[in-house]
Amino acid sequence: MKAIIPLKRFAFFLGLLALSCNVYADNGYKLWLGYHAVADKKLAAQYVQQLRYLKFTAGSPTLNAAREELLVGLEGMLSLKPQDIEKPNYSTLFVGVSSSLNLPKNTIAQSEIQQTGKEGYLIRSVTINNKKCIVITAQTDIGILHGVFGFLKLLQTQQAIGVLNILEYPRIMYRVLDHWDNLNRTVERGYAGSSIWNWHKLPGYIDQRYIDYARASASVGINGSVVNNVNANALMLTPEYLEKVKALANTFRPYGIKVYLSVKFSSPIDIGGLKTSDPLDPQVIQWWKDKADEIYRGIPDFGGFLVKANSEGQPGPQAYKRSHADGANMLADALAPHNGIVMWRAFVYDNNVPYDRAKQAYNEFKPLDGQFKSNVIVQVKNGPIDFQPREPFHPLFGAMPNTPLMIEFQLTQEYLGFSTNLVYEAPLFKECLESDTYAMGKGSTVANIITGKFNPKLITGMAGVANIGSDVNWCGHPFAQANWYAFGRLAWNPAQSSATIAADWVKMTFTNQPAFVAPMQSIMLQSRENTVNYMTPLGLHHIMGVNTHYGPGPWVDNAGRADWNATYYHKADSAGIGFNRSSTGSNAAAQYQPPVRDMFENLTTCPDEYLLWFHHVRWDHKMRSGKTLWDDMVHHYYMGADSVKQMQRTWDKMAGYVDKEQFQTVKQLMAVQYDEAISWRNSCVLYFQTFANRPIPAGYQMPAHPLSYYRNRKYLQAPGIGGNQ
Ligand code: BDP
Repeated sequence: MKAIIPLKRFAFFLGLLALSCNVYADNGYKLWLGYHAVADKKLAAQYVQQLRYLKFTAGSPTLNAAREELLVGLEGMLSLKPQDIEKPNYSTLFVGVSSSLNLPKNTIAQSEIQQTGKEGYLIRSVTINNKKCIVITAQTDIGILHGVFGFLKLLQTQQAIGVLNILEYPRIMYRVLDHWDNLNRTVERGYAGSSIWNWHKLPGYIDQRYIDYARASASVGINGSVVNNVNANALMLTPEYLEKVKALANTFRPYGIKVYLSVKFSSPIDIGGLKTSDPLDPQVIQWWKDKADEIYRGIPDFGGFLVKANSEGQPGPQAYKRSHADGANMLADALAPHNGIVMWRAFVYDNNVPYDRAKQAYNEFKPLDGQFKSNVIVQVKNGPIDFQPREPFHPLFGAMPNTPLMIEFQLTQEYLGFSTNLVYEAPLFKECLESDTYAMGKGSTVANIITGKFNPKLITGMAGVANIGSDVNWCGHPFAQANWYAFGRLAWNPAQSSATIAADWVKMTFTNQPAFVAPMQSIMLQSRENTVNYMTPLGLHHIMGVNTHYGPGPWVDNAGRADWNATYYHKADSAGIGFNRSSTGSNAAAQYQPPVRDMFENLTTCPDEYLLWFHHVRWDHKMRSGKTLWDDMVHHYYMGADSVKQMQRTWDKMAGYVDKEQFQTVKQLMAVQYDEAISWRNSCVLYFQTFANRPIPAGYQMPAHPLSYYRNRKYLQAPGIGGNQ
């Protein structure tokens, strides 16, 4: 007995210790807004010296939110207590809209302030009454909020703030998250728990998450949120749900985030009691007009509609022999008096159309160029198929010079390993944005097109399919938060580099210690290529599991529609593999401008990355590497899986730099990712081998199981299907 008591006490002590550790544990909820204390004491002291007293001209809900954020940030990073810092007579940090700041004349020229536009800001070192000061100013309240976040980022990433001259403004107007969230809280292609919107408890209950969602989104410049699935439920437009949407809009408003709704084209029939949803029918036109008026009565700054029409079974104008422009324009007319917009998706393809799916959106939409109302923006996925790990840029970019085109990226990693794979997507986004379409001559990059460089009259936008859910850490994988972050940063300014954004995110989320930042930045930058290698190297695409889209499924040949089969896309046979989209095949390459078309068309100039996207290539084709296609493909699959091992080794050395809980979360997820990478590698290599009829080259470890083992595995309950809406 005697011996047991001290042991018990020891256990009690340990328990207490564990508890106290847990209190401070980082579970990822705070995202990149944790405002960790500046560890470098010298730097912290300098910051305090430079910032000492604050004068914040607040008042409106937005300015109050900005002030609150600044105070929370300064307290977290520098232990400056709000009551100690706000001493207006001694101020060295001035924050407020230019018209109310009352700075001495000519401190900042009016012309400079004008450059900030409606949402941008200036952060400037100035001298006021012989004192060195910092001014954060803008023309609007929301500009101030962005400025505060911009300023906090300087401290979070430990920049010198002695001499500041920062002008920031967005290059894109509509920077929108698309939530594929259903009313029953399932999330189509969501891998981070259920929907964050609790429709049942709305409008009465405002979850703190809604506010933190708005804060985080605003911090990276996002200004819109489509709160429901593109496969829309018409109920969303009923008065009951509009009340709930209004509550969300009220919550987001201080953060400059407008609410949008996905609408079902057949709503006039589904909930309006009409017999048709023909966009030229006067009753239908009136129904939408009345509906828009009703929405704006409750939500005066409502953003507008997102529409998926005549796509994957969704209703649309074509049922009435009307065009996409007819459908979009009818909705646009209803929204125009209220300054709302229509985001009309170009993700259309039809199993009954006898030609290559990759060509269909272009063929459908290009002839409609110039026919859309000015408040319609056509939303085009980054590539012509469907958010694959790698696709060439969509040929519609540059092909519709008189139509606003909004690029759509997918943050939720439907085809990139869900939330178990660490894949930093900024390099994918940038690859597309920097692609030169040559549409208006050299330099007609996708980024230049979508920012309206060649036609400044057009409205501009970027959408990201959100990867946000009810998981404590929001995105399922701690590193998946970086995709939300990077999307916002790139929508604000597509010229920013993936590397800078990654480094900023790592510092803000975890720590500024260089021994952590550098290896994490390089892991992130490499991660997307790793995943391409173990899933779809050399231009392969759409070879994932059927329906769930989980795991490998290169053998899928019995899906509901031909163009959902993997075999439709890889076309492996005993001669070779790949989809011939050159002039001897589907000729999809011809949808690109001649310099791009010629590069893809020619086997010798087609980049390895897109080889099997555009060509059916013989197994013994000599690749740039000197290897045969078969050997090179095997090499990519093995290299991809090995790179996950490398990533695990690097992460294992990071235990000392991050919170224990975060460390363990990432460590476990990386182990899952490794298993999944091996599964992809083995499945694909063994399956394609049945066509190539060649051995796995010497030196590579043989797959642990026969092909039948991989083929027979079923993942019927994989997340993200959505289900009953
Ligand atoms: C596909 C998804 C499907 C979406 C569709 C879309 O598998 O769930 O509804 O995209 O973008 O990738 O509409």
